Amino acid sequence: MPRLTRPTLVRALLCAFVPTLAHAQQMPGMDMSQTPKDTMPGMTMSSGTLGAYAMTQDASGTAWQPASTPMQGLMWSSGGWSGMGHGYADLVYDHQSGPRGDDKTFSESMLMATAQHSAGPGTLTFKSMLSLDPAMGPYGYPLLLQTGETGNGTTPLTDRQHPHNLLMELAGVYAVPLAPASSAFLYVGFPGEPALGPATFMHRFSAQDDPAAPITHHWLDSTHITFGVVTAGVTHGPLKVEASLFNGREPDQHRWGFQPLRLDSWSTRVTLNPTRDLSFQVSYGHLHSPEQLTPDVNQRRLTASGTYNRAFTGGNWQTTLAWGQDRDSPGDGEPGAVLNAWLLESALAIGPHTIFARAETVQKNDLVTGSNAAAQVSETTLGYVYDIPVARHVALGLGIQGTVNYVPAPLRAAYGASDPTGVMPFLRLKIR
Ligand SMILES: [Cu+2]
Repeated sequence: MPRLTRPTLVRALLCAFVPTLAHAQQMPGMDMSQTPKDTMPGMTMSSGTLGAYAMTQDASGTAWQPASTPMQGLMWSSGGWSGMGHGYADLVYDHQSGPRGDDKTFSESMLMATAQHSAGPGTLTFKSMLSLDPAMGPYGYPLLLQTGETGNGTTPLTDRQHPHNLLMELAGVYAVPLAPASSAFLYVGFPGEPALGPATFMHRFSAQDDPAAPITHHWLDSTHITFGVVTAGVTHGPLKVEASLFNGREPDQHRWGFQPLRLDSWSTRVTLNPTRDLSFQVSYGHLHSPEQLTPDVNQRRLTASGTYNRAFTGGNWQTTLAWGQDRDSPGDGEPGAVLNAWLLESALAIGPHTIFARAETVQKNDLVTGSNAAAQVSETTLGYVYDIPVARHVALGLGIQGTVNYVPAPLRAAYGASDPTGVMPFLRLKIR
């Protein structure tokens, strides 16, 4: 074993993560079969989408997660291209209690594919993400205390989660190395995800097993499907700094196709992954006219989040804490509402078992029509899923989650005297 001097170590790391360097500069005595712990057997070694770091660090859009997050999905490579595919489809029975509650059986799904190739001095990556969520109907599924977007273009969705779009992401990223541990990148998506907020909930290990969206979605990560995104940024070791121009308008009720391209909003995000187990981000965005039903209202969003991941033999544990603040600018000169949201979520996977939990508290002023007073509403969720292998890369999950919602006195008339609850038993097919 050669003594690992610093330059040798840097080169060894580069060999592990940058395919071209691995071929060109294979080091004497370096055992290339010793793939890093977070790569899968049989995969080709590949780099991160935005630079030379472990590809497990990539989450949705240009967001990062801790590098120790387990790789999920199938790796492939062919003719100089490499990539991965990942996806799931849920069948969920949803019961939400009380006068505002409802029942529904629905399916939600996501299919994601990436393809990466070296191009000139850098790396070109194509990313696509599709969902059949629009098939659940324009009004989405019942979810107490959820707000945001519309199902018919005239009334806001309240106590329901909007379906996601068929086209969630069609994006290209070009990244060039500036120095061994530095890179510059350009991300273009139509649709895509701007540099705002933590990784989107369905891509966070700490959130992805829960079939319900967080009620803080429109404070943290609701910009993940926007029709027009250009993000430029740099990475330097554990640090990433980026800025986006994007379409501030949330998708409308026509979820099957493309929506008009605009670049009327901006955001910026700083991300730090100080160790393999940690990822922090702070981001700020100016959203032009995000809601189609209140087009005069602009919004400023500030978010901060931290994720801790701990991989161990046979399992993984991830926890995310996030804060988001939405500041409305009504455009009539009046001061707008300043509304805060907190989220804490955790998932522990041991073998076929996954236990997940979520707690959220958020100030909402649009749960009751005719009142603009902000109400502090909260929810806690506990869930479990058992995964059975049904094919080489497919698992069938049997799961259930339960939620208790907390509403303050002024909302009791609408939501009933006792704390309304939700329960969702579900079946899930997942590519892994
Ligand atoms: Cu969403």
